[in-house]
This record gives sequence, C-alpha cells and structure tokens, in this order.
Amino acid sequence: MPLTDQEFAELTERAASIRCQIADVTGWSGGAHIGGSLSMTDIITLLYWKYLRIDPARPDWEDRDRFVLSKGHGGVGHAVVLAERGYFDREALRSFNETDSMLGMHLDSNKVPGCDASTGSMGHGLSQAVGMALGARVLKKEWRVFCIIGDGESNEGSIWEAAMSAAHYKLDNLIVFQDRNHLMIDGPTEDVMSLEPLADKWRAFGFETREVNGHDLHALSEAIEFAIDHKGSPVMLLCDTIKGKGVEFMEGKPEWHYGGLNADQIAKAKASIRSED
Ligand SMILES: Cc1ncc(C[n+]2csc(CCOP(=O)(O)OP(=O)(O)O)c2C)c(N)n1
Repeated sequence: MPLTDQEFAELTERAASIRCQIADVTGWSGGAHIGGSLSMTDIITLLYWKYLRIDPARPDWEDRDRFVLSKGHGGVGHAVVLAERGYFDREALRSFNETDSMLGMHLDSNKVPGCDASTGSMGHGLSQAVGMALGARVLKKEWRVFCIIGDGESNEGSIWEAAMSAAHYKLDNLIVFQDRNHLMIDGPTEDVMSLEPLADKWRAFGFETREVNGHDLHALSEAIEFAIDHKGSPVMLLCDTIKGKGVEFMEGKPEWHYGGLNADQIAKAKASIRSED
C-alpha cells in the first residue's frame, strides 16, 4: 500500500526531528559520525515507524523483527531513533559516548534496549543478520531481518562472504539496505576502492536487487513492500543517498564523516534541516 498523505507528513516530520536530535547529540558528545547517520535517516525512520514488527515495551520479545546496523558507526542515529521510539528515556542521549554511559559510539546490544546486534567493526553486521535470518528458519519463526550496510563498509570481504551465504540459503526473510552515499571515511568510494557496478555485483551474488532513492519516502516504502513480499532470495535495496543529508554545509563533504558541532553550528544545522521540511 502506498504511503498515505498523513503517513508521509508524519514520517517527514519524524525524520526531520531525528536529524535535529542527531545534531544535538553530536554537539553534546563532542563528536559523532554525523554524515553517515544523516544519510540513513529516512531509511531507518521508515523502518522503525512503519515496517518493523517490534514492541519497545518488550525489547526481548522473541518474535520481533530484527534490525542490524552493520555500519555501526551510525550509532548516534540509531540511539536517537531508539530513544524516540520509546526504548529508553531521551535523557540518556545526553551522556552519549561518555565513560560508563549506556550509549557508546557504537551501540552495545548487551546494554542498549532495542539494539539487536553490537556492531562497529565494519563488515560484521551483515553476517550477524544472516545468522538471525537462518535462525528464524531453524526455529520456524516469522521474524524478518532488516540490515543497513555502508558502501565503504563493503570494501570488507566479510560482506561478500555473508552475501554468498544469504543467497545460498535463499534467505528471503533478509532485506539489506546499502546506504550508497558514495563517500567513506576519507573520500569518494570510487577513489579509495571502486565498488561499481554495484547493482550488478549484488545480482551476481544472488540478491534480488532494486535501486531506489534513499531519501524519497514514497519510493523507499514501495521498495520495502516489494522486498517483504519477495520470495526465494534475499533482497538488496541499493539506496542512493547523500552523506550529511539535510544539513547544507555537510552534504557531500567527506570531512563530515565524523565531527563535533558548536552551538552556532547546531543552530545552522537545524535551520537547514527545517528549511527542507
Ligand atoms: C574493521 C574496521 N575498519 C575500519 C573502521 C573505521 N571506519 C569507521 S567508519 C569507516 C568508513 C565507512 O564507510 P561507509 O560504510 O561508506 O560509511 P558511511 O559513509 O555510510 O558513514 C571506517 C573505515 C571500522 N570501524 N572497522
């Protein structure tokens, strides 16, 4: 079902609010991976507010859908989403990445309610997602597994090992989003280690692959529904995104992979986000 006008308006507002909170937490903590958190915000917002079958009051509910942020450095974005979705008090965000905080730079599934996998070492989350998808089959469960990987992260061989096994086992309960923002830690992916032709690679690895604008909520929603209905293989939604999306002075700039924000920059970031809203 296409998004209704009301859903679209609510999700658009939610994504803007998440982006503003990411700017706040980046400021409070002294620094965080803001660029890649902003590029995945529309995807993760749509998942947490429309598609994931979850219950924030019961984070360990066995039959819940699983979400794995394989590009675990986006922890600041994930933490804001989990707080906003009601897994824990927003106040916890104030201590993001402080010593002894529940919230580290990369989220720890043993500490953070709602976090299904500890990630941050690039290239490992997809393997965890494959294991969870296989687990559903073995246990005869209906849960689906949604996983976001980075494009720079896909320089890791382990991504492709996980992809091979997902296709081998025909894991049609696994939906992977690649946040194709074309930038990694220190520059354009195609300069550091070229990935193209990426869609062809995923197809060759046995994934039903769709290319989609990762900031178009209508297109993303349609793609997710296609992926949920698809049978016989895992699905890759190759999402064309912009690193730093929403904050004009960050968009497309590799130097905003990680950074801190002062009060003036936070205000500018929020004004930019709201001007797009
Ligand atoms: C195994 C490993 N090597 C290096 C790093 C350091 N690192 C953190 S983020 C990153 C780049 C990731 O690029 P990408 O997946 O494109 O992230 P995005 O642009 O979406 O933020 C690297 C190399 C890491 N976290 N893990």
